[in-house]
Amino acid sequence: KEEHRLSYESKLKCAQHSVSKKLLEIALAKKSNLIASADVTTTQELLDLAEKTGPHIIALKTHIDIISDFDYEKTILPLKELALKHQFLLMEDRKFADIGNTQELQFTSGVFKITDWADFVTSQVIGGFESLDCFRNVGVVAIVGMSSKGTLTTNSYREEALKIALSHPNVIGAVSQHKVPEDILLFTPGVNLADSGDGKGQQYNTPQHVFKTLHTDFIIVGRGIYKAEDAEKAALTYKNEGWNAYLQSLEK
Ligand code: BMP
Repeated sequence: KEEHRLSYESKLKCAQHSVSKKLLEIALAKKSNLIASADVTTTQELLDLAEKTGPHIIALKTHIDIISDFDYEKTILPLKELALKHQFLLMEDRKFADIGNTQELQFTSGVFKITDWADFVTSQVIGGFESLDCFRNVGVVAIVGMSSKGTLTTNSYREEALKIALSHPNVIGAVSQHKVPEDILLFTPGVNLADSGDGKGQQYNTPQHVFKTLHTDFIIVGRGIYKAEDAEKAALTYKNEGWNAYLQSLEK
């Protein structure tokens, strides 16, 4: 028999980490489980996307190192203002993958100073349990499984990665294309309503599919939104699709 999934309300009741709580509260307030992935390369495009999608998303996912005109004052300060105005969190998809000391430097130093503005970050767990200790002031989403064709995140890798994710107090969730235990939030990228792939190894599923079969909590959508003619309309479409798919997955 298919197991029931937990609702956001029940996950909120047992949430331990302040970032998990915030994400679930925003999800319930906005009736959204959508994270927009801002894979754009200029500050203007990043801020435009944040302004347009802001009301419909729970978080904006950045790859801050692809912004060619990055400038802390001109990029991050207005981005933080938009996050406050539209009530969404900032998720830096840095995918740290080194020893703890190096990750700590990458997290706190350089031009991006991720520690100063990101609410949560992604990290590989390939460096082991202690490599995640440095992300004290943010939430960590552990990369457990990837969406791309031929990924090395096999069953046995995912199992070991999950052990670290479930036991580390800084970890709030996992990125994966497979089910995870209900006490960790599941973030699923590789979501697109129009395409099944991008010709570069990315593999897409629909919101319906990921909520029904993976019991995902949050969908991450990049090109489906920022490449759309009307990014705001596309965000609203994914928001509604995601929310309806979540409601249906509660009934099963
Ligand atoms: P798109 O929807 O345009 O394919 O973008 C997906 C986003 O999610 C990208 O920013 C990518 O880095 C990220 N991502 C992914 O696609 N698969 C993963 O397994 C993990 C990711 O972070």
